[in-house]
Amino acid sequence: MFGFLKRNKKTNASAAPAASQPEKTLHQSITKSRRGFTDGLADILLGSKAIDEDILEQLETRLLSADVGIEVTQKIIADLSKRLSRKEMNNPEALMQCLSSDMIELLKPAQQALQTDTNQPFVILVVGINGAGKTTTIGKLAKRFQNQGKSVMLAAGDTFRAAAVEQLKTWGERNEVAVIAQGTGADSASVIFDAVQSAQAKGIDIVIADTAGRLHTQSNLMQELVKIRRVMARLDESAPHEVMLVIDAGFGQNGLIQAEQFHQAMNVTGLTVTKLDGTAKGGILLAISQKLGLPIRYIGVGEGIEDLREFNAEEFVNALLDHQPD
Ligand SMILES: Nc1nc2c(ncn2[C@@H]2O[C@H](COP(=O)(O)OP(=O)(O)OP(=O)(O)O)[C@@H](O)[C@H]2O)c(=O)[nH]1
Ligand SMILES: [Mg+2]
Repeated sequence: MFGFLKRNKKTNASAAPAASQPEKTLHQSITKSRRGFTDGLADILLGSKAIDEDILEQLETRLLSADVGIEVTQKIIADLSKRLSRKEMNNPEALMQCLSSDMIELLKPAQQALQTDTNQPFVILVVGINGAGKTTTIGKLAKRFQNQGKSVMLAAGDTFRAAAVEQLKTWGERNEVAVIAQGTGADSASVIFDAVQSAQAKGIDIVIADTAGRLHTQSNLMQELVKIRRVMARLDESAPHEVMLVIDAGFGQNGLIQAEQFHQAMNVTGLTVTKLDGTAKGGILLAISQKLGLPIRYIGVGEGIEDLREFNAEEFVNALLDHQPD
């Protein structure tokens, strides 16, 4: 059942979750994206008797404005057109079923959970542009791994700003996670090297290395990342085992360009897409998965420590389309 198809248009505000609610569902967390999507769909579909090409055209506009991207939108619309001519969709519910299964199919390849048991320590290098949510994601990840019974060490590889080192240290103290840091202006590669070495000596399961935010266009800073990789390889040739690119969902299509550049320099192995709670551009996940073909490991859905979820294609599409499968 697609909730928005059953709603009375005038009263379709779904109950807002109480702020104090301990664990929000994904459905609640991505309300902005869902409303952006389904309010428009409701305008198109509610009251319409039959599904026709005109409705598909309007749907196309909705997909584009949700930042799904041209390529993916065209794929979806082409498929829906085909189904329409085969008379597989003769009511809004059937159209939504088809749309939903197309979206899930497109996103499924990106659903690959991060496996950290392959190496010890398993080294995660976190990269991305300024303010994307790297440090916050590291905090959330550390907590998640700890909850799974794994030992975690953090490397304060963002040595550009004193505040950045402090941010990580404070967080580490509060959560009893060791943080390896040097002073501001220290060599980032050397801090991360120290952390990996220390983790090897102590038998730590997972090292998560923070790095300073940088623009994909700043080639000297991109080279610094390449150096971090090279220096780390002296301790463990296979490290980093995950190069995690953090992208702010709110960047929309710009995030894609960043990602391509980071990927070129660093061979990114997985993505975390943050701030899906604060944007109506949730459709960007489809564009990302199609364009980059990289795993989306996690999605960030808030500033709190628990607000990180493993990416699941079906769960995400259901939340986006207000779909409660029977
Ligand atoms: N709403 C929301 N806010 C987030 C999320 N992830 C991070 N933030 C916020 O985004 C802001 C930037 O987060 P940081 O973790 O400091 O970003 P960063 O990439 O480390 O930034 P630099 O170190 O400056 O490059 C902070 O205010 C975070 O609380 C998320 O999933 N949802
Ligand atoms: Mg940071």
